[in-house]
Amino acid sequence: MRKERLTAPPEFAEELAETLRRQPRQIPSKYLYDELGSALFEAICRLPWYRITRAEASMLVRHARDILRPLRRPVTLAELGGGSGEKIALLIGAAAEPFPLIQLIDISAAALEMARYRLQAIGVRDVMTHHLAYEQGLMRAVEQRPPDASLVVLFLGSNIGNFTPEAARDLLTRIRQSLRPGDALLLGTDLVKPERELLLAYDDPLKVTAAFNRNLLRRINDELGGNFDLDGFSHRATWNAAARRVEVFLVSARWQHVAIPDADIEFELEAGERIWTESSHKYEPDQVMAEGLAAGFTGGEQWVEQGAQFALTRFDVDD
Ligand code: AVI
Repeated sequence: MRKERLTAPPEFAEELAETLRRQPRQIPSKYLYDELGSALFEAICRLPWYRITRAEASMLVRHARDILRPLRRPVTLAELGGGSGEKIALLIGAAAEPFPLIQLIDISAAALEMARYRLQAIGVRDVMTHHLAYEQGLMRAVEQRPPDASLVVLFLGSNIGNFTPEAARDLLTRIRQSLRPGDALLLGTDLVKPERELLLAYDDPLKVTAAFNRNLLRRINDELGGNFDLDGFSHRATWNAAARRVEVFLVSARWQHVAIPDADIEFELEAGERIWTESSHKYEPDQVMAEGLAAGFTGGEQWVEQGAQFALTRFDVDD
């Protein structure tokens, strides 16, 4: 029986053709999150070696009231890329106050529906979803904000770590430009920690992260007709101390010929050649603060979880 081709996002083929021609060859990390990849990422968040999700969740509960204390009431929230809404639900539950509007921005329609359901189950009535990328979604959220309420943008999970430093700065600046005096940004960032801990988080003994990474090749095969042999690649994570980032690769076990017909690309891989699939930047607490100020925020407050080394920072926009 002929296997049916899954539909690829419109720009996937073109972007892949460009990034796979670079040296080293690359695949943009945003493509890690198809349906299977998102499920594997949910599993990663439950691994004992990947502490970001649990650390952030416990901080949101513990500090909810302090985080929201200086804001003018009522407060509305808009979360960028919040997935199934677990974290915003924790914050809302712990804050124990009414929020007239919650806006959710995500590129996954399934995640948005799950998040809406989760929030409605804890009694949140006004949930608006925007099935859009971060920046377009943020613009829509700003258009929809009630005029007499303050707005807190949530950008959690250290998602900012997957941006290059330039792109991260750019996004923080755009968020700042979309806010008004009295608004705030709540940013979650993973911090620099011992290399051993970082490598266990990104190359776990259960090999879930390896499966998450290799799933990129499965996706290219299924959506673009690629011929990647999944067994011909190993997962590797390394710590680049100078750039303060974990770098994630798929390493070719042998010489191989790769063809991806729908992206119109064919190439050879040498034994040991790497395809770079992800970077996860780690920050120092002061550096996070400095980035916010450089983006135009006027100040803020920071909470650090010492065990997992994770920071939550609220950046303010003063009058
Ligand atoms: C989504 N993002 C913040 C994760 C991270 O830690 O960089 C993605 C991830 N990649 C491997 N494990 C987790």
